[in-house]
Amino acid sequence: MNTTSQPMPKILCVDDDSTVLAATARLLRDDFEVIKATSAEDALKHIDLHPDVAIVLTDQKMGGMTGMDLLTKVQDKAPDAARVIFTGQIELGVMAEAVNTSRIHRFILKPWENDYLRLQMAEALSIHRGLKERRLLQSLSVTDALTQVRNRRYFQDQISVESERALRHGRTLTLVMADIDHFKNINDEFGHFVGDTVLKAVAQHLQHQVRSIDTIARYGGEEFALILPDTPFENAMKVAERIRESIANMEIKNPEGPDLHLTISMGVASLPDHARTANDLISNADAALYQAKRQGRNQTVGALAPK
Ligand code: GH3
Ligand code: MG
Ligand code: MG
Repeated sequence: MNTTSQPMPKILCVDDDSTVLAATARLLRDDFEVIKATSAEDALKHIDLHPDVAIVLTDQKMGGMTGMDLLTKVQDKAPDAARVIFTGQIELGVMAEAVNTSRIHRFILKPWENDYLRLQMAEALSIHRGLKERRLLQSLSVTDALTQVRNRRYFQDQISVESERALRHGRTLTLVMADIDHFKNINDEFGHFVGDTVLKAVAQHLQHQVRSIDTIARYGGEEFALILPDTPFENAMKVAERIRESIANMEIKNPEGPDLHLTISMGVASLPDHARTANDLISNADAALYQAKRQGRNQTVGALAPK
């Protein structure tokens, strides 16, 4: 019996033989919240409802999708779940290979002893905890703590990767640099806490304005970078303008006074139009941003094509 306030970890058991499924569930129910599925297809639906599942324990041979195919999908849908499969002697070679490619973490030979299964599930649980912790650390290392968008370190890596990819495939990569206008006034007038709130609101707004393949990063204090892969310069100018307008129309809640309105300035540069390296792309977008500030702020300026 679980008497602590901690919720029990979830285990998803998948087997098309309902007798085996019931027996497995009975064996594990003291240590886990057991979710049962009678097919891989059924299991996938459960995973959508419980993406925090700790272990997926599946039979290999079922009518329809195999256990291995299921676990390959689990890798994407619930990357922290430990993946364990029941297998007969006959499939051992295939299973060993899947362990090497880490599509599965453990296999359990049929028939199994109850104690052995319990022990394997305790180990699978620690695999799950390790996966979860590793992913958390990895996401912390690329995330800006205040705004929750990507940090500068991630930006530097990503702009290099995307620049090389764009050059290799003959695609256009566009970089937009965006800087909040007169942000210092907000801090001066309402204090740093309100300033921070504004940064968070702007970052989240930017994140919702772009496609999932785009990257929003905090480049510096109140400056954000938007990496737009596969985006021709003229299209990116339109995207930037749309974002600039939407920010100008935003009302940001201010706990210290009336709602806040603000504007941003943007500089836009594309590779290969204006630059052939990531560093040149950054300096060209920066120069365009500087120009937008000089021309009066609240505007989008494109880089000039090299002569
Ligand atoms: P401009 O229109 O020329 O960009 O003017 P600005 O006031 O936005 O730019 P400036 O570079 O003069 O000032 C930026 C301010 O942003 C100063 C700095 O204290 C503030 N800032 C930087 N990081 C943070 C932060 O994390 N939180 C808060 N609240 N303020 C920050
Ligand atoms: Mg500014
Ligand atoms: Mg600035």
